[in-house]
Amino acid sequence: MKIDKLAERASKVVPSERQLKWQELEFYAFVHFGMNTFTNSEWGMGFDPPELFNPTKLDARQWVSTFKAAGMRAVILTAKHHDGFCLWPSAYTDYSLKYSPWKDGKGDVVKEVADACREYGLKFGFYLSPWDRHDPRYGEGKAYDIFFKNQLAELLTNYGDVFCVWFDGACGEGKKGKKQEYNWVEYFELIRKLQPDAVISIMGPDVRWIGNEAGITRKSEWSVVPYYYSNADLIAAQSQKDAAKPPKNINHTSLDIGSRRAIKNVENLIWYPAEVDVSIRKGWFYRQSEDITVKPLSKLLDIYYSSVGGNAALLLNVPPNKEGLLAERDVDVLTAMGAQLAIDFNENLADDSVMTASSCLDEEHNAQKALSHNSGDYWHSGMYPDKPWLMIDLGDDYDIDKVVLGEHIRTGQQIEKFKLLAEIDGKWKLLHDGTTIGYKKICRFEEERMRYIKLVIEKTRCFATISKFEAY
Ligand code: FUL
Repeated sequence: MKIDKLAERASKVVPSERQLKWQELEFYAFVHFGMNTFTNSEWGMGFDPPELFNPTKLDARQWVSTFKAAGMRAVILTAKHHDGFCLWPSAYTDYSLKYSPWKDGKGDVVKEVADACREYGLKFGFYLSPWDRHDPRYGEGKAYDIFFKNQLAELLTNYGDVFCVWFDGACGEGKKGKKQEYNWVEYFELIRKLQPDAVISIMGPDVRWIGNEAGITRKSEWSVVPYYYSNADLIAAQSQKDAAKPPKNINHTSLDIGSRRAIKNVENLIWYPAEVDVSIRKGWFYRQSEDITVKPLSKLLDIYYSSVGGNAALLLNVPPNKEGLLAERDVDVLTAMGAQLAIDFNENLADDSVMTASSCLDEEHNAQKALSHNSGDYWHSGMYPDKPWLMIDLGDDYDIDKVVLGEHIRTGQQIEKFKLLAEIDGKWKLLHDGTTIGYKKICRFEEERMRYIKLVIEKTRCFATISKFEAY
């Protein structure tokens, strides 16, 4: 294999420990809840009276237990949306549930959700809108930064472990058309100091917005991309000072952001894995009139298979209603989704099978290691292999319609093109023609009866690894 300098550079980019932990969560809930829930809106102006906030039956345990039943492993709550109304009794504002009739102003939704997450074993994270349409300091520079950091610190210290701080990109005008220049460097520093394991998503350096809100994942989803896809402000101000200026039209929606062509002239590459954020309904906040827009099970499963099964995480928004409960339709479809996924992945037929390979780096990384359940184990092809392959013998014939593959991403993302074949009636039949694998790739195909399955890696950066090989 010809040694390609570009491929070599990309091959060496690896995730941080916090990104590795985050990646394992795979599927988790977004909860848009707040003043907008009570005014039937998506973006509040920031001046709806706190008296309107009164969820008479709020039950965070109902939310979290439903998410768990759906197969989700974490929750991200909108602690504050653009309107500035806080779902916790912040000491730094007069615009919060402290001034609402709910629980006589003594309630704390953030706490109830964080507690429920702990009880059900899900991770907890929050969304805090940097754009605040209520606070008069918005647009005033330093004064606003201090206020924003104080609120961040409250959320980062009073509610236990936080797995994610989610910042969105919306940045509008404040009073008299003033716009805040966010001090991302200081916000990020504070998060690193108070919750070093938390990923900072979207307007942050750890997790990348997929580029749409429709649940669509690219055919080839790369976790190694040009540095400028992560926060440009921070990059310019901080770590990568010498980096060339990012191109003018950085576009998260581009179909190709990680192939050799896409990274060709890019000096710096980063590990920046994708997250798909999509709502179960039309809007991000609950509206009864949108009950009929709840996505059917088939659509949710398609989104799950293309995102979680396409090297991205799935952040599915499920907004509670005015009572403070998830609506029946949402609960029903999420419960059905969890049940279906449990059936789909009921028994891994690749367990206790025999794996062989065209090559391996050494005995410690032999073919059999691709089947191991120890997280440190993986098959390694050896350097610069020529179309390496892995072949599994299931020991008997089984009906199979899914194969799950995963690279050992701790050593980077390498595979660029692969084919999955099965021996059927004495001939190798193509099951799936793929590009990237990354953390997880779920290959789905028409059910066939098979005993031998072969993974042929047609193109890879410098070597290939496989740490997950499952059949269902
Ligand atoms: C966007 C916001 O403006 C929407 O209201 C929503 O919160 C979405 C997840 O992010 O930027």
